[in-house]
Amino acid sequence: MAGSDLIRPPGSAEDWTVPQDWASYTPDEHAMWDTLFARQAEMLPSRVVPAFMDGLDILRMSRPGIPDFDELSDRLMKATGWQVVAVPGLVPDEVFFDHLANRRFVAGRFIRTPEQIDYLQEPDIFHDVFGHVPLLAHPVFADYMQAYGEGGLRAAKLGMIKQLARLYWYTVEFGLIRDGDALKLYGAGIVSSFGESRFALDDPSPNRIGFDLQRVMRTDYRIDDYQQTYFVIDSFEDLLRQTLETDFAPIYASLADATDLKTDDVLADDVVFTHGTQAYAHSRLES
Ligand code: HBI
Ligand code: FE
Repeated sequence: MAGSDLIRPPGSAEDWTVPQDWASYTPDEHAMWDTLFARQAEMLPSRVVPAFMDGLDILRMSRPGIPDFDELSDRLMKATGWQVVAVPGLVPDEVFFDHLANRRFVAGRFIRTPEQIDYLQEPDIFHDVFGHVPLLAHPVFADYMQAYGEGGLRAAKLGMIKQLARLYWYTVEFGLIRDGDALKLYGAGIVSSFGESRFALDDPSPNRIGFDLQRVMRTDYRIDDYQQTYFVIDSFEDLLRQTLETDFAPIYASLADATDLKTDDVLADDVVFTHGTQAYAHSRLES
């Protein structure tokens, strides 16, 4: 989690934003975007929630090259009142929450190098923009992101950021959603990853468990590899409703005493779509 150890870089504003400086991207950087985009655009249509493909369309994101945030913000503003602003990298939690609460999505301006094509630690512009921004054109998901930011500001005052961050992780970053009898992808960490876009839906290794707010906020997550458990929401409407109607304070109170759940736990009262073999996770431990 982004703690208070971050130092605001020279040249960034009070709210940590920087100019995107779109004109300074090199042809190689634009080409890297196009390579990543082509790979995901080929794989995703049958796998991702339809609202994601709609978002790519609304935002005209299939045009070649790294998107210009001003143009993206113009289109997004018309659709849902959101904007995209550039930041140098990770920003402190409360800065992050404050931007979301004001319908501003913060995005890194740098793009990964060819050596980092399949794995990098910090979110780059492909993860942030391709992964996150299309769903911000969906009115209900857009409201959820704002509600999350507002919840974050409250959680910070209560010392419960760790628990609330798990909600973000298991929804916005790594969420799955029901589509009739099928499951679809919507989490940005999945849809921006070539490997995880397949793994999260098709591999027998991970658990796929029905979303439960309190359950999710008790559950640890991995930042170093594919997830061992994915949580499945019924719809964005349901996710937003639960987030708005639930009083988080009693949940936080009960979580303060509860033990954390491990990344691969399956509980007796979980709604289980897949009880994973964890074969992938185990193979990674041995190697
Ligand atoms: N900063 N740039 C950036 N991107 C994030 O996703 C981000 C962050 N700072 C904090 C943060 N996320 C977390 O606190 C949230 O995921 C809870
Ligand atoms: Fe992200």
